[in-house]
Amino acid sequence: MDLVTLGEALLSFTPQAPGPLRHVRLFEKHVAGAEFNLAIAAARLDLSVGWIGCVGVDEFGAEVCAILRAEGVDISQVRCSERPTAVYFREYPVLGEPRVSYYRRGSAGSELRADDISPAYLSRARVLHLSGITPLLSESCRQAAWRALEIAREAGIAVAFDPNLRYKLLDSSEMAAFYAPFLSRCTLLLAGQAELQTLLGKVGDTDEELELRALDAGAEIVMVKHGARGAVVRTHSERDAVPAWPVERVIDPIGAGDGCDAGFLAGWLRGWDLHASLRLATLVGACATGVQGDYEGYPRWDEVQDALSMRHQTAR
Ligand code: KDG
Repeated sequence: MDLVTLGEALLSFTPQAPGPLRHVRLFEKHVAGAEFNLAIAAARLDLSVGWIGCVGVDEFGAEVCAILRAEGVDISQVRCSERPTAVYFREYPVLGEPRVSYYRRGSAGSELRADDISPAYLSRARVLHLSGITPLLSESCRQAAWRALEIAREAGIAVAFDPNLRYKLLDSSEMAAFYAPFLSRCTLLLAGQAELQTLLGKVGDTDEELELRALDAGAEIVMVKHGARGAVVRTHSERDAVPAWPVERVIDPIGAGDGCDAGFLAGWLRGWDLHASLRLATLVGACATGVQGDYEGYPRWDEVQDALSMRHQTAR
């Protein structure tokens, strides 16, 4: 197994019109969840992937499992729960930024616990991927994420951590302290620039200062996602930056960060150098933005190879 991840998959409902949710009549339904997205993106890149989580014995739980199965993600470690599969609604206010309303407290996904993590299963992986969302869902989820991290470290498995900060789930003033133990124990830190600022920053820090702080916090490799500005990878001896992969029209940016993580890990696991892995990261992230839904736009491995070689030829 190349990669194992764990977390909550939930249904996302996107309004078909802007304005207060109470007046919205039509929603588009998708399945979402940072680790669910990442698992699918990685499986499409021909990695062997396992997703660990709890789903409700309900229609939405069945939908989560059906999609993961169809995408070739191993769900042998998924547990069914009497609790409901979580949902969340996006909202596009006429004034102000888009926002989300979660209906996930007491959900099936938040029932995940440390003994759902099988050391025998996890030890078969080359990378454990964790997001910062899971430890915030419940105390048992925090213990499950922590247990996975400990098993991985004892087994010498690389740990990739994406903070995926969710300000609805934890106040920003508490984030640095909450995530410090994860930052100090991960091998790869895959984070957005604003997230690094929240976790490690001081007013006026430059990008490079933030990257160095991230390395000092513990990771060996830091990938910083700068959205439309591209991405940077940093180790103690190397720094490389690549521009964003061009996209014709951004339809829905959610899922780009998870795609970026999967792309980077897919390159890195294949032994590609940091530059090539970063290019793959930006390509997969960009593909997510072109369609509605988090994961639907992620490319297959053959499409990636074509896109990379075409761009190589145009660049020459
Ligand atoms: O990274 C995308 C996820 O954030 C989204 O799919 C929903 O898991 C989600 C969350 O908690 O916001």
